[in-house]
Amino acid sequence: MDFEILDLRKIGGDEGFLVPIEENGDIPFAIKRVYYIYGTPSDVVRGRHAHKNQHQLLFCPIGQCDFILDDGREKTTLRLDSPDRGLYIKGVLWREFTNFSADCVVMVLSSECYDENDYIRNYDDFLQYTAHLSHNPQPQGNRP
Ligand code: T46
Repeated sequence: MDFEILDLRKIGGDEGFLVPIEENGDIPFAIKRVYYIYGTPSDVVRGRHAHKNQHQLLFCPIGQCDFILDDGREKTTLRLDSPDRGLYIKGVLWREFTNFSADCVVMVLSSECYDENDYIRNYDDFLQYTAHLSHNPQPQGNRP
């Protein structure tokens, strides 16, 4: 599946830690947008969509939640629970996230600005889109 877990560079020790994230150095894409999600009740399921052309780094600087990733063939669940470990999503993956701790903050760094046209919000459309992609792979230059 087209994602990686990235161990982020952590500087510090007894006096606390600092995690710097620089584009094209600490993470393999240029950052166009930063947003964060907080105050989500534990049992809410967010996401329920895929992106067509976007690289993202997601992590919880505070708290935890579960991320469910789906490439149309298989699903995997990952717990985001560390300020120095990020989920790097580079492929077209359906994602849902849930089981939020009360203090959870999900931080997202994205390769693209917000564009509703980049979303696939219907699961059947997602399955059709990924089936089409597997028969017609995108040229390398099309992806960020
Ligand atoms: C993902 C998780 C972690 C904006 O106006 N600007 C933005 O940059 C974003 C991300 C959203 N919005 C608006 C669009 C919707 O009306 O905020 C509303 C909720 O957005 P969305 O459905 O994207 O929210 P989440 O929390 O379900 O998902 C987001 C990301 O889109 C998604 O890729 O992985 O955060």
